[in-house]
Amino acid sequence: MEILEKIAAQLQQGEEEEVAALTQRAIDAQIEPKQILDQGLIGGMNVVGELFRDHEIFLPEVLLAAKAMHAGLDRLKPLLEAADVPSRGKVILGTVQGDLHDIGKNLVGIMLRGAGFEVIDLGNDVSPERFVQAAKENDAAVIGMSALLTTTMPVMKQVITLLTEAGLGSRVRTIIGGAPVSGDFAQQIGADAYAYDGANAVEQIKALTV
Ligand code: B1M
Repeated sequence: MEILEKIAAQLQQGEEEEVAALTQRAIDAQIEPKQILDQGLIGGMNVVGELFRDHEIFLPEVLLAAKAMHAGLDRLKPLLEAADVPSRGKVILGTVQGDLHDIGKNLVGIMLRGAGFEVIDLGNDVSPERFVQAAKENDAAVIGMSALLTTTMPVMKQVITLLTEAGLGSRVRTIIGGAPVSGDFAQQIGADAYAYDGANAVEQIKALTV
């Protein structure tokens, strides 16, 4: 669809206002929010990732693209988050220590809120201690961790170890996600689940909290 291609193209250019306006136009044209997200915003960001990997663009361009992504997400958020749904339980969410990538984590938060979960978002660069403390203080059912760097994946294991040491291992479930993470890795570090995207995170967390 032409407008979704335009969103992806403008996102690659880091055109924040254009992405917001085009996303709004797509919403007004009754295009499914999921389609706008997957084909427009995430589609554009995937290309940015490839260009960055191949050294065809550099950090400043990626930062601008990330800002444009957030501008588009802000428009989609009200459509993806449901109102007045009875709470399905509390989820502590964060990107692990050393890692500043938060777009995917934010998206997962939006999808979880949309499904009726109460999300306590700790932000990015979250230490294992803060994850466990927040779970304790809020009597949370689940800790959700995001990592986008291979170097920060081991922090996920530290959170699980600390949770077990705090005696919460059997009460608080853990789920991990992010581009370098996999189901095998989840198993290896003793996480209860792995999700590949926001919708899948909702499914997995529903299964963990029945
Ligand atoms: Co960075 N970066 N980055 N970056 N960046 C990657 C991750 C990289 C793969 C790029 C590349 O080389 N191709 C690479 C990592 C390589 C590696 O570790 N193997 C990389 C690098 C190297 C770096 C720096 C080290 C660069 C440098 O400084 N030299 C640096 C690290 C800074 C730090 O964190 N300490 C860095 C910085 C940045 C920016 C700040 C410029 C910016 C982030 C801005 C922000 O987030 N606010 C950025 C960006 C934007 C990217 C790419 C291009 C895009 C990430 C993104 O937002 N994708 C990324 C390339 C890529 O991933 N293809 C890259 C869109 C988002 C919707 O997808 O985050 O995967 P994603 O989330 C998905 C799923 O993974 C899943 O659901 C989401 C929705 O579908 N998911 C979960 C995520 N978390 C989940 C949690 C769950 C469940 C599912 O449960 C709890």
